[in-house]
Amino acid sequence: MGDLYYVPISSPCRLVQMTAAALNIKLNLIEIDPYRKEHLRPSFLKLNPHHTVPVLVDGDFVLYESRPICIYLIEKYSKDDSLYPRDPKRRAIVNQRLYFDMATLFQRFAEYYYPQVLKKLPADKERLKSFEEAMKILELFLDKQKFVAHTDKMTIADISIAATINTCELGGYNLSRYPNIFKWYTMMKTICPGWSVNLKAAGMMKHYTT
Ligand code: GSH
Repeated sequence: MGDLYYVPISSPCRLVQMTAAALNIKLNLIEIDPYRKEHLRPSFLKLNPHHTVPVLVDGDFVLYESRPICIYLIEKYSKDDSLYPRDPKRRAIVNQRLYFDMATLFQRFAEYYYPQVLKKLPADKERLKSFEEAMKILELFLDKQKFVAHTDKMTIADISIAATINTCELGGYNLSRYPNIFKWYTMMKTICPGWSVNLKAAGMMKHYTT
């Protein structure tokens, strides 16, 4: 069903792993060690010139970017359309949430958090403010809604955003000031297949942050 090049603590990788669990498929996991710069080796750059994980290799088909990987897996293996609805309007809202996660929520958290962890720089207040604006939008998406794309079942958008929120939680960000997010995220921990990958990441986080 394909090889997945991954880093266990990476939330885009965990998103793909959870999607595979939701589809009940087994990917062959190939771990990349960023500290040994394995993602910059010529053999990896051949697969992904952007040198990011995750990368899926399915026979002679190679795909990087976590959300397109998930959509590919869903379109190939899903027995129904609950994770990625076929109805154009429902799908459009799921896509909107996925783009929001990739370009805004995850991006802004990464811009705020990674310089502190990786370069030991002080927290930047402006970047925190920008990330918190994104959190307020997510809080609005979840107002009186069970799932982020206003569906009655969990979609790929829930899995994607939950992986990002998990990274925020691992980074020590306090979620309790966002009651809708907190309630939804607490539910996701219990219903999302493959959630244990996040627990494994939590165990490894220390290695990367100290
Ligand atoms: N938008 C990409 C996706 O969702 O796949 C982001 C992937 C990404 O940034 N992965 C990080 C990475 O591989 C790990 S979380 N960084 C190494 C690098 O950029 O060289």
